[in-house]
Amino acid sequence: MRTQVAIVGAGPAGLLLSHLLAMAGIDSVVLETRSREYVERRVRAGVLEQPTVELLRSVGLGERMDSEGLPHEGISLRFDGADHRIDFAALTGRSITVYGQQEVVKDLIAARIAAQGDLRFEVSDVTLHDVDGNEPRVTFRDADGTAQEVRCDAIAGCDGFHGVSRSAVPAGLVTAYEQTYPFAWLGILAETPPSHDELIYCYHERGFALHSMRSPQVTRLYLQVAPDERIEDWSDARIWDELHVRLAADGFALTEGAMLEKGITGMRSFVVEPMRHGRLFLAGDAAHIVPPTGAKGMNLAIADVLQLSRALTAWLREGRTELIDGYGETCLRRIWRAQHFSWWMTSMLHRFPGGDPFQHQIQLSQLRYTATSVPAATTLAENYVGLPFS
Ligand code: RFL
Ligand code: PHB
Repeated sequence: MRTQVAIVGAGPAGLLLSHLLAMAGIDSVVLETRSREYVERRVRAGVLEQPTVELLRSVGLGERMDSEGLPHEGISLRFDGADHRIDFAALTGRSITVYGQQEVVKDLIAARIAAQGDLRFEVSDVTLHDVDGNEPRVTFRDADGTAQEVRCDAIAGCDGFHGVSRSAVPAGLVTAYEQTYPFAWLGILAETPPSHDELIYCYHERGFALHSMRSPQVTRLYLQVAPDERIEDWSDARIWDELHVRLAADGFALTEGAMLEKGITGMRSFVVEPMRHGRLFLAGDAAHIVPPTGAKGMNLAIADVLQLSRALTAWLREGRTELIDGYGETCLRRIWRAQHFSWWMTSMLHRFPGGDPFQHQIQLSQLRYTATSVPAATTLAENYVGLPFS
């Protein structure tokens, strides 16, 4: 097989890249180890920044997002048992949209299939070859086990944090920056209307909690837990009890419902440089991870592939190489901004093991300042709604 760009991974990054390249007349093949049903059902991110929303709309992917997504003009910081609203619209004139990552993925798959795009699900043994030569290749097995090879001009490594692409960059050339946090998030999806019409980021002495949602009928909630906590030890009743305690505030009543899903996710900050090696380009979680507190992961993946589609288009259609040469540098400016923001939100809102009273007072002071100072609130708001794409 021959294509222009072989894309490894059908998450938001790989699928959107394939869509953007097709719009520019560049063909690609997307290789995904999981089934279509699995990637369409995987519950992950829920918040789209304004630049992400505008991009999806401008490339023909806005229809369901605009009818089913929930526009939000602010969030609340909850601490000392009271809410402090950060008014994005007043502070920045911009807003966010709550629309599940799996909905973005469904829209992208539907658009690629309608355009007769080549998406291969349930492939195995994906291996990258000759990424530093002029004829890179990817070998894999199709869903039925047949050995296949795709020859291409470039490979996009969009296979997430646990994918194979990143390891195709020789270890001696890689710099990895990493920070792990001494806590994880236990997340649930519950069949019950949200208990508040916006997101609530709650700092509590027993740990962080987050109230979010997916639709007017489905609530998404998270609890900070120890990193080695096992989901089997958290019965539905124990989860609800803990959520009630942490989210307690005057005039707030948390409604319960059937748990549709629950899981625990570790938290880390991670960046790898360079994002390009020869004809391999890394994008999204394959190149960087942020803790979910800033709601930046999927948005960053989307920003990467917007830049990558521009760079590959300039190169493959016009022979211009300056954008592929500057790909990593351009993306990393946004990535490090999001890294700082996510680390800052995480540090401000979680309880650190050991319960250091000095640190607790510092966190409370930061929360009070962010809630009451217009410049401080604006800093949170402009990062949260998303800085403009370069
Ligand atoms: P993905 O979505 O992980 O997709 C990678 C795809 O590659 C496949 N794959 C392979 N395919 C072929 N060959 C191989 N060898 C392969 N190995 C893996 C995988 O099956 C998968 O389909 O990466 P991508 O596209 O870079 O997208 C990144 C986002 O998924 C991620 O950053 C976000 O989900 C992070 N995130 C959030 N981001 C936000 O922007 N806003 C949020 O509100 C938000 N909340 C979250 C989050 C992530 C969470 N978890 C579970 C990690 C909340 C949580 C709890
Ligand atoms: C979510 O709705 O899943 C969500 C919202 C905000 C975050 C992280 C996750 O910061």
